[in-house]
Amino acid sequence: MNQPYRVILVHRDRYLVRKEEQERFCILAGNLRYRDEYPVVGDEVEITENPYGDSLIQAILPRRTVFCRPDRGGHADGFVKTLQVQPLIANMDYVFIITSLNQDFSVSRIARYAAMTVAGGATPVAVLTKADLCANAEEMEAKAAALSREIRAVTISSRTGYGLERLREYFRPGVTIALLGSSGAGKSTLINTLAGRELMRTGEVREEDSKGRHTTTHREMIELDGVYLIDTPGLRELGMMDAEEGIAGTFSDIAELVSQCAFSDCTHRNEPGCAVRQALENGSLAPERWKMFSRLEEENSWSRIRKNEKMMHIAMNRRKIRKGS
Ligand SMILES: Nc1nc2c(ncn2[C@@H]2O[C@H](COP(=O)(O)OP(=O)(O)OP(=O)(O)O)[C@@H](O)[C@H]2O)c(=O)[nH]1
Ligand SMILES: [Mg+2]
Ligand SMILES: [Zn+2]
Repeated sequence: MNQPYRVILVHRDRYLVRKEEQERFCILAGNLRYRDEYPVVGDEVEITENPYGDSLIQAILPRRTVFCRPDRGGHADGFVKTLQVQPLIANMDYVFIITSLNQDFSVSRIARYAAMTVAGGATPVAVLTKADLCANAEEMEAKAAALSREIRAVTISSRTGYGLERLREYFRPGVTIALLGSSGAGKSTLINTLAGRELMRTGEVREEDSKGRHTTTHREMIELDGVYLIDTPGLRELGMMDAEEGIAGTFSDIAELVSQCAFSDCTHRNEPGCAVRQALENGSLAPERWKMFSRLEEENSWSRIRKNEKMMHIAMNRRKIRKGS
C-alpha cells in the first residue's frame, strides 16, 4: 500500500511532511490555495516530489477526526469579517486536555475542550498535571471525572513520574494523540518526559497566577515508538461553535433529559413536565453540570446566530457592490 505523507509542522506557507524516515518541505498546489484548503498538522496529504526544491501538496485526504476552534479573525469579505471554525489539528485519536493542578485548574475549561474534541470525532482524556504541587490531587481528579461519562481523567506528574503508567495505556502503535490546554500546563514537559530527552522547549510559569508565557509557538507532531504526539501552543480561550453534537455527546445524560421534556421548546424554567427541573429537584442532576451544559449550549447557538448574521451581511454587501457597479 502506498502510504501517504503526514504533515508534521506548518510554518507560514511551508509544510514539513513525513513518511517513514523521509521528510520533505512542501508548498501548496494552486488548486488547494484557490479553494482556501489548508493542511493542518496531522493531515494526510498527496504530494508531487521535487528533488530540486520544495515538493507540492496536491491533495488533503479526508480527515478522520479534527479539532477546530472558532476563528473570529477570519478573512475580511466586504466590510465584515467572516466567523468560521478553524481546523487546528487532524486525524488524532485522543485529545489529552492538559490542565495543571494549581490555580489555573478549571473544570469548565475541561468541558469546553471535551465538547470540541467530541464534536470533531476524537476521544477526550483530561490529563491533570503537576500532582507533585497539589495536596488534594485525588479530589480534583474525581471532580474532573464526575463531569461526564465521556471524559476520562488521569493525574500525573512529569517531575516525579507519578501516573505516567496509566497514561501509557493509550500509547498503542499507530495512535495519534494531541496535547491541548493552556500555556504553562506542562504539554511540552510531558512530551520531553515521555521521550526521555529535551525535544521541546519549555518555559517557567508566572509566580502570581501560575500562567504560562506561550513558550511553544507552533503545532508539531513527533513520533515516539510508533505513537504520534502533537504538541501545541497554549490556547488563550476556546469558544463554542458548530459544537451541538460535541456538547450533546459530552453531556449525553443531560441531552437525554432535555429530550424528555414535555414541550420541545421547553426553557426548563417553569413549564409542566420538565424533565430537567425534575432531575435538578430530585438531585439526580447536579446544578453545576446543568449550568455548564446550558452555558456551552448558549454560547454555541450565539455563535450560530452571529455566523448567520455575518453571512447575511456579506450577501447584502455583495448585492450593494453589484448594484453600484
Ligand atoms: N512541579 C511540576 N512542574 C511542572 C510539571 N510539568 C511541567 N512543569 C513546569 O511547568 C512549566 C511550564 O511547562 P511547559 O511544558 O513549558 O508548558 P506548556 O503547556 O508546554 O506551555 P506552552 O508551550 O506555553 O503552551 C515549566 O516550568 C515546567 O517545568 C510537573 O509535573 N510538576
Ligand atoms: Mg509548550
Ligand atoms: Zn425542560
